[in-house]
Amino acid sequence: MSGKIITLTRHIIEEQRKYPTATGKFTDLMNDIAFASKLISYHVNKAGLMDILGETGSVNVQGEVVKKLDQFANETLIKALDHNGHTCVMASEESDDIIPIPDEYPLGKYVVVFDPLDGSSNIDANVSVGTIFSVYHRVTPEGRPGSVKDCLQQGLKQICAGYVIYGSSTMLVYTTGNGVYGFTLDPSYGEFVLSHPNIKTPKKGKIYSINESYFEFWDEPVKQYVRYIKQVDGDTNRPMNSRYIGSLVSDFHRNLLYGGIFLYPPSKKAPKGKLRLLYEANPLAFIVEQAGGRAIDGKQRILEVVPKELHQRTPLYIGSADDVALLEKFLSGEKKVD
Ligand code: AFP
Repeated sequence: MSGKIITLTRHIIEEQRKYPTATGKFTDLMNDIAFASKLISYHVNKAGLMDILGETGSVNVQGEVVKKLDQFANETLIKALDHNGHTCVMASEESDDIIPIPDEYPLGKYVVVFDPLDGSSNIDANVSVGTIFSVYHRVTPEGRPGSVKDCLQQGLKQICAGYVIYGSSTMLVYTTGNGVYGFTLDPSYGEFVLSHPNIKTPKKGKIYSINESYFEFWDEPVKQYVRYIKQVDGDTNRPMNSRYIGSLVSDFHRNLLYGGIFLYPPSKKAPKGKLRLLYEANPLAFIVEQAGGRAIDGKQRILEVVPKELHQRTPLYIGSADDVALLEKFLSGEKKVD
């Protein structure tokens, strides 16, 4: 074999060796997430060929129509994570309440929260979708089932966050607080292989991503910012480029690699924004900060927000550090369009 191929498993094991007291349970957990995402990837890829597309008709806790693949992804993650003794409780964007570990299986010290298939309203159009996850240490005593308290932790407490993007290839990107690493699934032998070591996002980007159809519903500072970045000015590299897929993992992943800012502000239609703190904002905030970027809700750092409920929504501004800093000036009123 020429060159050094680093699989996800090898990477996690090598990371774990840095902690002599590690039990290997975290490695098991990550392997289970990787396994689930390979199954989801397989089904997403063949979705166009099967009668698996379309809505099931039931409505999830967010009031959205649930797609079949959402349910498949949700069940796959739950089944992959519930029996290996590493996890004490889970929470999912697709489940109303916390997901307990079945009585017959051992309990562990980790808590996993996830959005099993984000962007799924795009699936029928073959647009990339993704799984987003966070891992925490439990805060309730060991040996008993985990509770909602374990799930409602500040993003700062995440010990791992990641996403899997089911796109032109399937990629798993994750951080444990020691940089961001991206692995591409090699379909020929079914392994995630390190393809993007130590990802850093540019300090300043060229791309802005926002659903501009809500323009009239935004607060004035957000309108001002968007007007500003569209003005023509060679010195400040404006106008910025607009790119919006409507599939958060895809929009985030592109901006992470190329640089830029993703915005989902509050609006008159959605006063708290649309995205969920636990399943979307926190994991991506941990990743972007590890890559040198920033994530705020307009008032504070996303990772410092204390969650009050499982399905809490939050405004989200996330991306290159300089772009988020400029936005902050508009939000505080310090800067306005000329
Ligand atoms: P779906 O999972 O219903 O497709 O929602 C996707 C999403 O939560 C996120 O991935 C997008 O960034 C965002 O919604 C798009 O929302 P808008 O359609 O309001 O722009």
